[in-house]
Amino acid sequence: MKPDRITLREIRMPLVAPFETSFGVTRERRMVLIEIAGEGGSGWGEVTAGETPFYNEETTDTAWHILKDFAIPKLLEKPLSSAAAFAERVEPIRGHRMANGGLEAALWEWEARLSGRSLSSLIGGTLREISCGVSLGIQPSIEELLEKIQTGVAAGYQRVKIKIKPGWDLEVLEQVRERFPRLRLMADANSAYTLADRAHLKLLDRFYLMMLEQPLAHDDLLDHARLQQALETPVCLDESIRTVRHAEQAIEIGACRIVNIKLGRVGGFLRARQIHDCCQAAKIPVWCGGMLESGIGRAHNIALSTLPNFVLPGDVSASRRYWTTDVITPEVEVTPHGTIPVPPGPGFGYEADRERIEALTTRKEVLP
Ligand code: OSB
Ligand code: MG
Repeated sequence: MKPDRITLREIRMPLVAPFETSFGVTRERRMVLIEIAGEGGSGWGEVTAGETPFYNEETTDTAWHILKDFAIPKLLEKPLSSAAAFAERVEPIRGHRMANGGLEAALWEWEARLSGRSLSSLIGGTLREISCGVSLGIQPSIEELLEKIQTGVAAGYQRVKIKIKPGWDLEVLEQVRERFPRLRLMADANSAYTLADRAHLKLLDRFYLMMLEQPLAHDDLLDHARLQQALETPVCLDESIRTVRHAEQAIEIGACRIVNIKLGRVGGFLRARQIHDCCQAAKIPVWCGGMLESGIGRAHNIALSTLPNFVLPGDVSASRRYWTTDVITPEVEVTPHGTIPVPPGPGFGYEADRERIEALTTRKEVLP
């Protein structure tokens, strides 16, 4: 595989509603899109880094720098045998997995299109339809949260995740459970607590959550193992799992019972699949996390979610929950039973809306 042309662009898209987590509020996304063209076809990728270094250390701007000055030059150094070989090529780059992963995803999409196959089948996916949940940010009031949950349930979503932080946890969950006693419910803290909060977090057990996502430090495994021992509620790790080694070690010490896999956070499809396989072998269920992606990243998440151990509903939901108009056609829609049917392909099965992407572009660079 030898690309003729790689187009890097930054697009800006306002969210239909602000999204608040324990680390901040996002109103507008600035994402890097990558198009790789050559050999008579092209493929698209998206970098999932945020605008600020508060989820992890990467940002839209660090990703641009790493791609332009390191990852793309490495790709162009010599031909690549397949998309699966790229992760090894960028292994010398420390961290910056979202930047590398966006480029890697574009390579997979390109390869799938060149071979006339669906991206799902190329990565070894088997599911024809994926299960979807919603992730609801911290709201101005509990009443507004209850309304948003009601909307998600009415739309058919299979589970609801709410964001929590100190001061927006027990009281909120109490009221959610009172109103929705049978809802499949989970909570994501994005590292807002420490092990000193162990007794407080133990109080969450009475809400019989499906899981508690990333309660402790973004780079911790050991304290999560100590917490998991004290809790009935399964701990799920997000931020802490960046490599297959982290997954192996987390499983070995009992730091979690569930893993959230995000394509960007782990550096792309090959690494995501390795983590998936390691969890599957250990009977640890996984699900696909989201980073408020445009349609391009969302389409990649759909393909990833077809691997067989993605047995829990993911944070991959309909385009309209995020954007007035998405950058792919058709837009991602969810069935009344809370699923997304996987488009048969080729590639990720949606078409990039070039006109719309051009209109949203704030910077662009064509390499080499
Ligand atoms: O921790 O899963 C997270 C969004 C931005 C950063 C981190 C997270 C999230 C979400 C939203 O939960 C998932 C989505 O709907 O895309
Ligand atoms: Mg999370």
